[in-house]
Amino acid sequence: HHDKLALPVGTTLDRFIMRKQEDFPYATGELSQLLRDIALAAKIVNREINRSGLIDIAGAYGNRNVQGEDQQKLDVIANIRFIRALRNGGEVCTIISEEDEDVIQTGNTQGKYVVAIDPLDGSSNIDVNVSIGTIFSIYRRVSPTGSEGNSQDFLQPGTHQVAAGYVIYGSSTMMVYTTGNGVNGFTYEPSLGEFFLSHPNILTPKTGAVYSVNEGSSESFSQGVTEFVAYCKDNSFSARYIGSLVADFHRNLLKGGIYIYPPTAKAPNGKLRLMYECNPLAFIVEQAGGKASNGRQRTMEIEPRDMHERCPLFIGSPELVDKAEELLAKEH
Ligand code: AHM
Ligand code: MG
Repeated sequence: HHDKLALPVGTTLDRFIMRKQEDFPYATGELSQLLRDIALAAKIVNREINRSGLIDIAGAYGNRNVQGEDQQKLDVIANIRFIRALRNGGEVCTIISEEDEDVIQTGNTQGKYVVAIDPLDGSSNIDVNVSIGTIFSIYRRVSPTGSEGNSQDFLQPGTHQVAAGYVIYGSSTMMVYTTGNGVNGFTYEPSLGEFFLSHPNILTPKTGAVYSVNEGSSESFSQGVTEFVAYCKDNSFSARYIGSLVADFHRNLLKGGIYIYPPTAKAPNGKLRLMYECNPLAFIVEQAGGKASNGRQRTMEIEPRDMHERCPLFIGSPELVDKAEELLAKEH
């Protein structure tokens, strides 16, 4: 029932989150607060990213950042910012991050939620001014409230996600998220410091003519993946690969297409992480009418065994993901 939830373009993210909450009479507002905490951290990280080109220049006249910390790499800074926001917000008991091997205890043992996050994905692109992103996934904890969370809280299939989203720091900064009621996109207005609803109820095209895969590894693609890439070429698809997952995903979500990170010789299980790269994007794409698969199985139904495990990813327009799965099923 997206109609009931429809709000006009230009609604601020804060208002949007509040109004959505009113549609769920028993909601306590904790998830809403958590989403606002993530948006706040995103604004701070956005500011750091925009300034990043100036860091060396600022460093040359001895500038230090406000906390007096030595200047660190942006992915480390983003990790600190998001963890701090989630800790201060109080709704999250435990976090896993691509930047940390172990689970992170926020100290909020009463918090009902756990968050898996890639604070700044595509960090190799930072130095060359290419779009980068934050990806997050929110689960209800399974460990008892009042205790510390643990890795079991994260070993839940993607179907259990209560919300997921990403922030793209691009030509404009956007936050796109779902709570399981469709997907909405908000564009950041830096002079006002607000995200505004710009892409209500995003639906991805049923098919598309873009394929996004790192073909530099094509020598080690499986037969099915090789055949799928050939299928794309036979049909004169456009090849588009930024090498920044959020940016490649965002483009294909809006325009139609498929993003693939297959098993390769270098990365036999693919490169991307199930908990904070594949599952959140899978939740979003499905809510937008698309599909996500590891080539054989729906991404969100994979039973995770390790918090940081990797899995192959085929994600995007439903007809293209179906086609890829069909060709992979014929492999022997
Ligand atoms: P990272 O988490 O180390 O930044 O790596 C993830 C990135 C994705 O953003 C991108 O889609 C992928 O790695 C590109 O990998 P490759 O260079 O192997 O194609
Ligand atoms: Mg990453």
